[in-house]
Amino acid sequence: MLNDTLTTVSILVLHGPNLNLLGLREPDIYGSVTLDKINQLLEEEGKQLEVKVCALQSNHEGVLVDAVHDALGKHQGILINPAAYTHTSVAIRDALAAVALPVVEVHLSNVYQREAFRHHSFIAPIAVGQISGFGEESYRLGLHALVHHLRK
Ligand code: CA2
Repeated sequence: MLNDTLTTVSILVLHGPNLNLLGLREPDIYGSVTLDKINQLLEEEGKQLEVKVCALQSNHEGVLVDAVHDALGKHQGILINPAAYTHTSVAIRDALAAVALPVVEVHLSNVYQREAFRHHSFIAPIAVGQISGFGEESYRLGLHALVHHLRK
């Protein structure tokens, strides 16, 4: 129905560099689930939560910045695993701060149990919150947290 289209909350899911390799390489660290499977899981979870889920993966910082800009007027919140850009990207942080949409940051691994350079996030200070260490479940928990935040 047209009315549904106008009122349905839409969530942009962004996956950063190398996450296209999920399930194909380093399963000991990142698990055996593929990115396609995670996106499918999020779409199904979105149906339960009555939100639309649109996912994009890129290995390029500028593509992710453009996707954040394009989210304005189309999506009401952003679920992001910035991957390595978590620890390096002022550009993605500035884009997220500029559009001022609620952001939840997720990580498959527990970044705080890993190398010290992964302990700092440029995104966390401008995010509603961060979920780290639950494998693909981090994304599901993150989607719930974001939708809860938008509805509260
Ligand atoms: O734990 C996470 O989700 C990370 O965001 C993953 C990033 C890492 O740089 C962050 O510190 C934590 C790395 C993603 C690389 O993904 C791969 C997947 C399969 C094989 C190789 C890399």
